[in-house]
Amino acid sequence: MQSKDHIFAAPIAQLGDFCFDQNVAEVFPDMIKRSVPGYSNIISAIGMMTTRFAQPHSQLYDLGCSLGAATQEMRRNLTQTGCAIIAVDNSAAMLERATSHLATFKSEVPVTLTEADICDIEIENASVVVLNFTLQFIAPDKREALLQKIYQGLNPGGVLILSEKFISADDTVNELLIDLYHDFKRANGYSELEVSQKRTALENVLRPDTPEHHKERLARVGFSHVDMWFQCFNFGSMVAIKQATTE
Ligand code: GEK
Repeated sequence: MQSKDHIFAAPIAQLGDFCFDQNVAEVFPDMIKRSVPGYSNIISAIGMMTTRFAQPHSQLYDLGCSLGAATQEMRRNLTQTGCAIIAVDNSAAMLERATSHLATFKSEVPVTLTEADICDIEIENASVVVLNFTLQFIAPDKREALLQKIYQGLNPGGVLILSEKFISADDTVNELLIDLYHDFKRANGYSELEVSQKRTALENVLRPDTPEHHKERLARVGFSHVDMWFQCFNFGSMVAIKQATTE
């Protein structure tokens, strides 16, 4: 049975910054499904892209893995031999639950769960790298170095799947997308208070970029093929492919 997210349901006198603690880890599957439009579609597509892009004897990375939903989908869809998945998160509470969650599935694919800051890990011999709603939580001045490291650790022909909350460069569209997103949250059972308290708690923690900014930065670090493959309101997902040696 999944616990329901009531974290912001009652008024909180001193609303601190949002963090991925025990309380959040406990309700996370419910929270992410009700808060991120298209989340399940994106997870499924990560599996489909794994089938296409995984290279034999390479590594697949799930950076900011939370409870390991993308890891599990990659594992299920891997058809290449000799691959290993490295799932990383800096929240001990998330990793503890990810470990028990992943243990409930049978699989031959080795998965290493690592508690670390994704800015500090090494990335090597990678064919698939997933940043599924994680880059938005990294300090803006560290994002380019992280993407550069990912690009360098990817093998030619490898892919980065980058899902994010976005802001629109057009103020009117930006307001519209945010309003539609809040309608989506209300339709999923969140109250006005929950919507507004969560928004305040995330203000200093989740700093979105425009799709244009993402695309320019991905091109700057070296990716030759970059585009959005999914968008719903102000949430979406991009692919960035490292040029194959034969191109
Ligand atoms: C999913 N990808 O279900 N280093 C490592 N982990 C980090 C860092 C960091 N510097 N900063 C934040 N995190 C998942 C969902 S959630 C998105 C990702 C959300 C971790 C943080 O602990 C949390 O588990 C995750 O990134 C973001 O497909 O809650 O909106």
